[in-house]
This record gives sequence, C-alpha cells and structure tokens, in this order.
Amino acid sequence: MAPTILEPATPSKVAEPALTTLKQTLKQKIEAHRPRTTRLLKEFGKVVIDQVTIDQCIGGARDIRSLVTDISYLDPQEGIRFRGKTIPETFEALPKAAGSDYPTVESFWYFLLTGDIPTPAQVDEVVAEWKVRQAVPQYVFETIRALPRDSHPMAMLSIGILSMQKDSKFAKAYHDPAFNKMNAWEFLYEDAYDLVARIPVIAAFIYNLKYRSDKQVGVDPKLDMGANFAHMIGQTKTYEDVARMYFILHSDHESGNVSAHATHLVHSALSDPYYAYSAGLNGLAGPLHGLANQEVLDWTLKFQDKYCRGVEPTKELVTKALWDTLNAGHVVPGYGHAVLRKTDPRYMAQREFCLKTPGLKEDPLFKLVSMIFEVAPGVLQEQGKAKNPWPNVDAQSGVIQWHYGVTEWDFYTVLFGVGRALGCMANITWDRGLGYAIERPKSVTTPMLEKWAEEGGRKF
Ligand code: HAX
Repeated sequence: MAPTILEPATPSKVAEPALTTLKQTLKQKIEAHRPRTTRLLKEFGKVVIDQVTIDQCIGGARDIRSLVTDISYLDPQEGIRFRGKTIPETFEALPKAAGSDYPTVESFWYFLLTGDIPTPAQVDEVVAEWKVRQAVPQYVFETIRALPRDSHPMAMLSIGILSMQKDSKFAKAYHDPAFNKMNAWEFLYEDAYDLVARIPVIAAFIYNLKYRSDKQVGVDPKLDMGANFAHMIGQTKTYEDVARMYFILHSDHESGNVSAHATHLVHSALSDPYYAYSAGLNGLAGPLHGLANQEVLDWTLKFQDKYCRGVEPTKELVTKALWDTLNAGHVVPGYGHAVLRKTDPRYMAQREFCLKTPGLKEDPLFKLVSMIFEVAPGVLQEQGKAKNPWPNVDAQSGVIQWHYGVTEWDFYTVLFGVGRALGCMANITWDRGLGYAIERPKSVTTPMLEKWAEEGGRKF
C-alpha cells in the first residue's frame, strides 16, 4: 500500500566521480597549490601590486593586474606561454598524434590542466575518456535545429552549449549536503571535461546543418579529437593537423581577454560551466574579439572585389584600401591587440604552417594576406592611433581554412570557440579548485573622477 505521508527525502550522496590518472594528478596539484593561495591571501593580502589611473578606469581596465591564472601568461613582447612554454616549445614537447607532426588536442588538455607533459599512455587514457564524454545529448541537436537557419553559427553554438545546463553535474551537486568548497572543483571538472569533448561535435553539427544541407556525419570512435573533427565536417586527412594546430593555438591567452574573462566572471557566481562558457562564447562573437577572423576574410574578399577586378593586387592597392578603411572610421581587422606589442606568435605559427605546407604558400589568398602583413603595420603606424600595429591571430587563421575548402567564413569564430573552450574550462576548474571569490570590482561616478582629477588623485 502506498504511504499516506511522504517521508522527507534522504539526501542523495553525491556520487564520487572516478579518479583517472588525469583527475588524480590534478587533485594532487590543486591540493598542493591551495596553501600557496591561502598564504598569499592571509599573510600578504594587503601588499600593493598595481595602481589604477583614470584612463584605465574609463578605458577598459587595460593593464590592471587583478586576475590570477597559471594556465597561460601573455607577455606583451614575447607573446603567449602555455604553462610556461612558448608555442613551438609546446608543440615540441607534447606527444604527437599517430603519423602527425602535431600533438593531439587531448594531450594538450592534460597539459593545460596539470602543467605536466603526459606520457603516451596517459594520452591514450585521455583519448579513451574523451570518446565516452563526447556523446552529445539528442536534445542539443534538436534545440539548434529549431533555430532560424540564418542564425549566426556563434548564436547556435552558444545556445547549444547552454541547452546542456539542465544536465550539469556541478549544478546538481551544489544542492547536495556532501558538496563543499574542497570538492566543488571535482564536479566542475566533470562538466568542463564533458563540454570540451562535446563542443567539436556540436560545432561540426552546426557546420553540416548550415552549409551542407544538414547532411550529418557521426563521430568515428577510432579517431582523436582533431581527426574526428576533420572527419565530421567532411574534410580529408590533410585537414587533421589544421584542426589540431588551430584548436591548440586558440585555446588560451591568459584570463583577461573577453571570452576567458566572461567565462571566469559568470562562473565566479558559481554558475555552472554551461552558463559560464555560453557567456564566454557570446563575448567571443564580438568583432573586436573572436569575430575578427570572419571580418578579416570579409575585408580581404571585398578588397579583391572592389580594388582588383582583373588586376593583380599590389602594395599600392592594399595601402589605398587600408587608408579607405581607416578614413571611413573602421578598424583594420586582424591588427592590433590590447596587450601584445609585437606580431602575435599565433599568427607566426600559422604563417609557418602555410609556408611549409605544399600548395598553401602558393595560394593567392595567402599571398595577399602576406602582402597586407607587409603594408598594414606601416599604415597603422603612420595613422598613429593603434598602440600595436602588428597582426594578431585572426589575421592569418581564415586563409588556412579557406585553402582547405572551409570557405564559410561566418563559421570561423565557431572554430575559435571550440579551441577557446580548452583554456576557459581549464581556468574555471582551477578557479574552483582554489576557491576564487565571486568577482565584484568597484564602480565610481564621473563626478568622483572629476573631483579626484582636480585634487591630483584620490586621497586614501
Ligand atoms: N585598426 C584601426 N584602428 C585601430 C586598430 C586597428 N586594427 N587597433 C587599434 N586601433 C585604434 C583603436 O580603435 C583606438 O582608437 P580610438 O582612440 O579612436 O578609440 C586606438 O587605436 C587605440 O587603441 P589601442 O589601445 O591600440 O587598442 P585597444 O586595446 O583599445 O583595442 C583591439 C585592441 C584588438 C580591440 C584593437 O586593436 C582592434 O580593434 N583591432 C581590430 C580588431 C581585431 O583584430 N580584433 C582581434 C584582436 C585579437 C583577439 O582578441 N582575437 O580574438
């Protein structure tokens, strides 16, 4: 007989997630790191490391040292280091995919999370786990398919990621009495890992939905992430290294850029990774950030159409087109950076890939982009506004995609978003591991700034 009075529900104990080598290593690293953060806070919390000026306050918080991450560091002159390694050192150190000069994305994920170069056996373990985690729930595809087909692919990606929130292991565990500040990261990690494994499958689905008449290709369980992505979007083997290189290069750029910062900020309220990365993707979709790679192609093709009808592009024509862009009040996409003060090493890594890949260096689009590289820094210097006249990652990335037949350039930011997930998810796993606080900087008003300006500074 059914009971007439409902018993109070017994709190369900959160299931202990399995400890793989990666998770075990991460657990040891996080536990070893925690006392360092605690000591800095407790013993040195009031040590001054920066000051804030009015132009930083109005001008996008540029250069204010107020975020911590050990996943990557961006030096204005040298460029990015992932876990202390430059891009060439990273590619050199990690175990390579079978028959490839490039590492698997899975080995890079291990490296980003732990700072350790995984052994081939550890990489195999991650590759195997990745294949289990990459199963995307059917409702994600249905959600994306319900959107107007002319939605931007970044909107589709962001919504697809957000739709998985209902199954967040972190959000579910939050309400369990067994959830606490020490183990919270373990549930975060489960979602983060699921998200990085699923996002390439979702991206490939969007590609096929929008540009290949919804002809979907299932995952091939024999392939690593990069090879599988190539397979799913209908590419041949030659694209596999493009995918591996591209996702690794776009993964992380320390934590102050819009996509990483938005992800960190939203997660700092203990919103789960699906909420957080959907927000990160929404920031990446801006033309001053990740959308710049689409803008570069748009600019370059319009240049060919408008200035080069029946004539070869020349430096004079490129110079004229650049000035026309600047005089119309637009930015030159793919040039400039908020932190970097030299050519982006991610640009150079992709340029080197083009130079060593037969067929690519002869591609007219590559030649044109190289010509822009020769001319644009001088034009921007002459204009005298941009603090950094050199190209960033986005100036080169579209050329490679275009060469391999991925010519739908409004998809390029989605590719960026697949790679950026690795850095953002590694970062918020550590945010939780170290118990970083909810983010909440302080605002001031314009009259306050005016008063402090007249007084020569704020009196403390
Ligand atoms: N073309 C024209 N003008 C530029 C410029 C460019 N490529 N880069 C900077 N400027 C201008 C700025 O618009 C600004 O003008 P105002 O004073 O009139 O506002 C002035 O130069 C000073 O800007 P800055 O301090 O050098 O640059 P910011 O830190 O403010 O902005 C940006 C950095 C990357 C947003 C900027 O360089 C830009 O808009 N570049 C073009 C878009 C682009 O390539 N974005 C991708 C950047 C890399 C990235 O995040 N990838 O995802």
